[in-house]
Amino acid sequence: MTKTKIPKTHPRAKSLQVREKVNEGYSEGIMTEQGLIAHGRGEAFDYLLGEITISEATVAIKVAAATLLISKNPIISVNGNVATLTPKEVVKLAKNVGAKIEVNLFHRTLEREKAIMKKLKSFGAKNVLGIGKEAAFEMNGLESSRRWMDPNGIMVSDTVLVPLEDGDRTAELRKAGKTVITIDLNPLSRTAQTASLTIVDNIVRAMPLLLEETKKLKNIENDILKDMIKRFDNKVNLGKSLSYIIKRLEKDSVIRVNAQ
Ligand code: PTJ
Repeated sequence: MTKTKIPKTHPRAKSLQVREKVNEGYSEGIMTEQGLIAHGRGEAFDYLLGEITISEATVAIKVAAATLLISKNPIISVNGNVATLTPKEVVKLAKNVGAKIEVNLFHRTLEREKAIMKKLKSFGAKNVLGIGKEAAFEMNGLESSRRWMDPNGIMVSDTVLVPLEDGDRTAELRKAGKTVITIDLNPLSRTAQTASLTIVDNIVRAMPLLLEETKKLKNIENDILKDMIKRFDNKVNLGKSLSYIIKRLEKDSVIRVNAQ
């Protein structure tokens, strides 16, 4: 693996450091080639957002924290990109909200599942579900490998955090009566559009913020948290996130046209 030292003064240092992490995840057999492509798509949307956590995402993160805290059986679904970019935060968040962790892959191999489990355990995860034959139950309506679920995990959960994934599962999880929270830089993606709660942000920024927010809200009464959730409208928030990108581009194009 070629490791490049990124100069701190580089204007795009953060993004390049994340790419180094991606490179590492790929070399460890955690992330796939397809994951690299997915990361590139994410980067493009992040560029349009200005590589910041916009206020709509901050609101969604607060409501996501409240949702995880009031859930009876929350779970975090982990794929190759998630395990590469935020393994530490996944483990800490799970501990904070009493969530289980399940590996669920689109490009499923036992080697990758084990590599992801090893990574999560290196950050302190005690139990990682969904490995090999443990994921013995099939989800109705899904044909991809994501249909395999652990009977002790996603199958019996009430809330599933599904960060950064392709679009065939979220709608089916919702049909099965689950609350689905996603983190997706693309507000137009099927996952973003069909989730109960969408955080339009980069997972590397959103996960630490979500973790902090669960710490802040941990001792707040359930009724207050429930009220917060009731007042949140995901469709409106998603629309605002898209508007943010459009306005930003419009502003930029006006500046450029006027400068001619
Ligand atoms: O590890 P596997 O086998 O389960 O496969 C995982 C990937 C991500 C390869 C698979 O789920 C996939 O192909 O996903 P898609 O269809 O490319 O969708 C990924 C979504 O995540 C896209 O909407 C991207 O814009 C978004 N995305 C990419 N990187 C980030 C991101 N969202 C938040 N933070 C990111 N860093």
